[in-house]
Amino acid sequence: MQLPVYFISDIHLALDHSEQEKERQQKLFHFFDHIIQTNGTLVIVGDLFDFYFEYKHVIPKVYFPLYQKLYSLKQSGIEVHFITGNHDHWILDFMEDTLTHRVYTDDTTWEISGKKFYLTHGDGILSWDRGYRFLKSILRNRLFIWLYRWIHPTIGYAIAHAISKRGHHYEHSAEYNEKVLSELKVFAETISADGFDYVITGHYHQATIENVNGGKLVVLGDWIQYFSYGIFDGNELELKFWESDA
Ligand SMILES: [Mn+2]
Repeated sequence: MQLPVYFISDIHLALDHSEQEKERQQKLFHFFDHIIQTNGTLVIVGDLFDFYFEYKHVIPKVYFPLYQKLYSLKQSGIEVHFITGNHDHWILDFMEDTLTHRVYTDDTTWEISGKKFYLTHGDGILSWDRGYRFLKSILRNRLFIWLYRWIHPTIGYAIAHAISKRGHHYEHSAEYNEKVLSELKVFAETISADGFDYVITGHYHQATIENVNGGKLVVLGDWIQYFSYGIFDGNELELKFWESDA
């Protein structure tokens, strides 16, 4: 894997093209350009989209700028690894065959430069997520997806548009965030105990690196309020915040 390795998550690309959304995408694309310049690797740790549903022969056109950008990364020889999040369940072969190097629909483990990585989007790992874990099993159910695919795309996307309310619900109270973080540490501790140096997660819209059991828990933040990313240079992993927008 080409160094440096960049990790981002929770971009939640929206179905609308408001000015604000365009700016956010521009920022993302400048970040992608930076990756091309440094000749690294991009790892998307889930929730690239707020909603994405691909059909056997049809792809949603609203994401054309993204397709173009990912395709240019690919053509520049940049590997893009995409670990899907709870908003990205409904991708088909287009994403993997045409736009990325590889798609992972579950947690994955890697060794890079002698360090062991455990990667997960992170949804469903909290002790009180029981109801959500059940919902997840339905959302990823083949029959459900097959049925949804038979709804006309115009209606399918109208439903998605109505459900997806991006923004404010990612901002939680400090108390809630603390509680989540301590649960994540417990989760990361058991993984570090198996010799992992880094447990990398997204989903929680918090940006922090915590020491756990000789390893590190990296919570990646998001591309909504933090514009944060992890960068691994072969030796250390740092959490940074994208500022340059030139
Ligand atoms: Mn998520």
